[in-house]
Amino acid sequence: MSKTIIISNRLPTKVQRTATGLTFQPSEGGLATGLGSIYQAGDNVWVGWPGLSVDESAEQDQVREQLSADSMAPVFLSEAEIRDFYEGFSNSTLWPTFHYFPQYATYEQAHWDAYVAVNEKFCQAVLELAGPDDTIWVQDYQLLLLPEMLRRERPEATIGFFLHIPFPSYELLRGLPWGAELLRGMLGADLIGFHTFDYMQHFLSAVSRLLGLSNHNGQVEMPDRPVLVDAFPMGIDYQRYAEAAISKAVQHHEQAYREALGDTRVVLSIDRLDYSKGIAQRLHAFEELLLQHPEWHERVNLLMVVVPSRDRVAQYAALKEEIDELVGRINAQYRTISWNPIHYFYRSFPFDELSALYCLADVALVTPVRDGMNLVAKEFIASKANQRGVLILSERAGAAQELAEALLINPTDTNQMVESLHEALRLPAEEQQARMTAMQQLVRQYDVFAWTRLFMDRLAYSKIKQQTLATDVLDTQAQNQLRHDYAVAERRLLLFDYDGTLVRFTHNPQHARPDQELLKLLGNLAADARNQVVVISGRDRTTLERWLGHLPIDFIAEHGVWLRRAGGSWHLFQEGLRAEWKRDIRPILDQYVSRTPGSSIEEKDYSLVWHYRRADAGLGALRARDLLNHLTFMTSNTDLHVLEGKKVLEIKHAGIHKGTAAAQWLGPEPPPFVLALGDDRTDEDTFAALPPEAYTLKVGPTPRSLARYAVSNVAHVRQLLSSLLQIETIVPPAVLSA
Ligand code: GDG
Repeated sequence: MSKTIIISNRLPTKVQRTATGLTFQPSEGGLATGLGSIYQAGDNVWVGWPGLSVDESAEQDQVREQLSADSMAPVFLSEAEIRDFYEGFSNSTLWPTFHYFPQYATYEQAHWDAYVAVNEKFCQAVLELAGPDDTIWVQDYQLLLLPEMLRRERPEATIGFFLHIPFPSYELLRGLPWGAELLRGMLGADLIGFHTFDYMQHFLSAVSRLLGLSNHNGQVEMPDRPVLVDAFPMGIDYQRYAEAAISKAVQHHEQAYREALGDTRVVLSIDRLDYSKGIAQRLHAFEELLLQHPEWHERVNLLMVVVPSRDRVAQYAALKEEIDELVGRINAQYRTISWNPIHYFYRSFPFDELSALYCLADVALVTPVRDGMNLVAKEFIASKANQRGVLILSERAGAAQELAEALLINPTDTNQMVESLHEALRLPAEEQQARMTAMQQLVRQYDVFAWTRLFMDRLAYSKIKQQTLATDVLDTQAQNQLRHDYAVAERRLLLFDYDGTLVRFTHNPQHARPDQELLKLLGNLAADARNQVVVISGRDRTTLERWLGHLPIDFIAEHGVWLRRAGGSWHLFQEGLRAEWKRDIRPILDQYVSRTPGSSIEEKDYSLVWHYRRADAGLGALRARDLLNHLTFMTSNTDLHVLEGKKVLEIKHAGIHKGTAAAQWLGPEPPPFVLALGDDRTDEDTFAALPPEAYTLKVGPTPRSLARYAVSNVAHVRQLLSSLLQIETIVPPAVLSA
């Protein structure tokens, strides 16, 4: 039975040291709730740091034992690791960078080293628990390297990764000395999830620009497997907040607060202490409201909860001081004997009291300058049993992508915030209800359980997709069988693609001339009377002729347009092919060349090719997509076809391809041994045209092909071909005819 392992920096239980010993308290966070149904089932387990430093081994055993009863496994971090990995690289490098505060980011080699070491430590902890085909779900920015570390040790595992904070624009990542390593770390997963489509796009663009890996509909092709990238907006436990709102205990608290405040409108602000949350900007806006709209004096209160967080990191301590100072100043300026404008709490509230605050509030003021999602906004919505209440929400919170009925604001535009507050406090009840009802529907439907289900289903799907498309590697056993079948066959057809199969790709296609080793290999294979060797390429016939024409081999050029039998002359696959269309298409390609430095056009007799191997990877991929759409539109009612190859787009006649040409070599009675080698999308047509018993071999890293087997690279191809030649010399004739 395979199991599921969840990994996050913090465990969903808070372990604390008290005078009487250690205490264990389940945490109420959204993630813990959402994943509760997973990690508590069967043999599943949650791996993470228990939240305090435990050095003594007896105490570690106690923690381990106690947590294991609740399906958790601790990773213990030393004080130095907490300082360098957690407060250092995680919260002083990654957090500010990913929230667009690069000016707060520190770049310390020691912090990076600790980050690598702690990710390794998590990796070891997971490996102790994980079987070869378990499902592993890694959470958040503290563990960006873990997917790849796990992949190295468990190549077959199903690995998911979810980022809870924003993924920033490529420019921010480029500012980090370790950007490429972090991306590679994440790409160890099979599925990478973000809260929004924007974050996903930023990630794909960084992967393309920093690693040169393109994507197709959000799928990144890694050498050993495709990686799916998708958006999964996280939800909350809606029912919990909705039920609390109508519970006696919560109503009791709400009533008590109401009596204490008197008849004022309540604006609520709840966050962890963090510069990304825009707390100071919010206070400025509230101050401006009181200045510009004195009619609200004594009629409005701001209830501001700031939950202590990371106060050992310098910026957090400074922010705390700034907030204290602002609140003090505003209250001192505006308070009266019976009215205190801001009620400020620097602590955490128990759930029932938090819920009562949500119920009480007329307006929730959620104005982060950056926020991955922001669950407070959703919790406020779920708590509104009578659908009364207005949400003011920053357009830079992930939640803004879903909650279109909120009053959306730019958190740095104080005037807009003031006007939104003024508007929210006067919004007619019917409009409040209409907006709230629409948002409640959405938050109820996409709750945290739906989020978990969607992610897990998609993760399972990504694996199934990989497996159904996977081609077996040509292992020793298969290679021996191939050699045996070759040895006993009296007639053999050998179809070889050229670039990327017989020779490695070169930056300039004209530099891919055959070397002596290859010429000898082909010559020797063709010298065997039982062999018919065909080079089947997309190249023009002149180049093939010049490079290989002296060998006794056949040619298929221009993806099947031109054919030539050994020693014969070239003829067209089909008489009457037209080439006038090139006059219309060529100017379009010229335009793309001028807009895409490094790209070029290759003109063949009956096709045109746009090459972008030498262009910037990101720009090339972008332009290729554009050009593909453009050309597909232009050729929709013609017999032309646009073909996507490796960093090329080719426009050619539909219905003529390597497969149709290869079929001519099969004849009415196909030879008993057929071997086809190719690395490219265009070779798939050859593979598809051949009988199922043919040896079709896909060359290169992508293990998804119609081919029966995969071989790793050109060197492996050459080694295979020379091993076939050795059969002639080492296998005695008696065995050959057996
Ligand atoms: C990260 C991302 C993303 C707050 N005060 C009290 C209290 N809370 C709870 C809230 C809410 C949670 O804390 C805060 O969640 P947020 O989503 O608002 O923000 P982060 O902590 O920064 O979380 C964020 C999230 O991960 C999930 O992916 O949305 O963008 O930054 O659940 O209710 N809970 C209690 N008392 C309090 O006083 N009990």
